[in-house]
Amino acid sequence: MDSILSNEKELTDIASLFQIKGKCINIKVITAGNINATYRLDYDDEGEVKSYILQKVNTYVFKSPEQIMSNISLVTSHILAKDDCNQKTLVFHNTKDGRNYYDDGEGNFWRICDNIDSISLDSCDDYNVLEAVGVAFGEFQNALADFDASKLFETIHDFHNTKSRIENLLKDIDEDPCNRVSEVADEINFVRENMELACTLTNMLEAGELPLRVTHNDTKFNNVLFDKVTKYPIAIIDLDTVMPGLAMHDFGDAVRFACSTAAEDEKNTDIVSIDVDKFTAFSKGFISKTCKSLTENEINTMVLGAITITIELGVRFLDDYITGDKYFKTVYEGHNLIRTRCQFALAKDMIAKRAMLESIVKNICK
Ligand code: GN1
Ligand code: MG
Repeated sequence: MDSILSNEKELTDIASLFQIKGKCINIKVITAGNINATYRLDYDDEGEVKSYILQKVNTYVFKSPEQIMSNISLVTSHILAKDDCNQKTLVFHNTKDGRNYYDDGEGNFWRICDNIDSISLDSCDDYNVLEAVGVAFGEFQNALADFDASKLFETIHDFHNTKSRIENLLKDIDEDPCNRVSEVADEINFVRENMELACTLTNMLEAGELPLRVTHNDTKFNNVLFDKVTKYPIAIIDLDTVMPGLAMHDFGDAVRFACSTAAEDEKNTDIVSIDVDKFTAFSKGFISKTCKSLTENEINTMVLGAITITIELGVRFLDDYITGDKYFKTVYEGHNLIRTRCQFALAKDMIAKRAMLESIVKNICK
């Protein structure tokens, strides 16, 4: 077993509370993801090796994690029952007393699911694969189109309410709890200058001009699993934030991550921009699956969705920086500020190319 892991015994003790068989022969830390702690555990069950994903849910971020597990259970059953959905989905295991999580009552919340044999990628230059990822997110949206949203808990209140994200930031700027506000004057200016634009979708939703759908809400490229051989998407994972939301936020967050010329935390903002060819490929896939169901307002605001979610995430990173880095995992001092600058640079480029990107969407929709 991996000797760097200090908490091996804790992990296998937790896993033993669930209905899984065999003996743990290997543990690997999975570093992807900014919120939960994730491990892969390999079990030998009489010569057959099976892998599981054990996760400790971040209870600072998810205040009622049992609500996430209720949502996930409903959503995955719904997807599994679809004959026409080509995707695999997450399968969680119950504890010996029949719950799909273990809560020790002291703020430690665990769950375990089957590992889907696959690869995951942080970026991709192959346009066919990007188009296929667009198809996969479009299919995911379609699979949930007939899901009764009233059954879902809102696991994080106002998660993609850009207006309230900005209001929270402005309040924290006033309070300046860590004396960091003086370092971020340019970033605050950017938010103030683009506030109205960034709140357009929130206002449209409030005015009833956009439909609320059941959406994924965290459509990063590394939340897609790919077939090891064909490199095509086989599953969409990380269902923690499946909630009522806007279709353009899912489209936009995927674009933000997969169609950027740089990583989400690139330090050199000069090399951060939106890759128009990648955007075209992804949009083709997504629109091919969703154009029949999207309203005219939704189609017209897809690019705005990408701009909005990119500014919103920059606002969230900035707020976390100002309030002492409590929400997102950080790897070095100032990581959240670097992420903020990178998101704002990307948003700036999307705004500059907005008309071009909108005409690409329009042409695909024709
Ligand atoms: C978080 O956990 P992860 O890495 O899938 C965050 C998303 C952000 C993303 C940015 C619950 O997602 O909203 O877009 O980081 N998830 C939550 O990388 O806040
Ligand atoms: Mg997530």
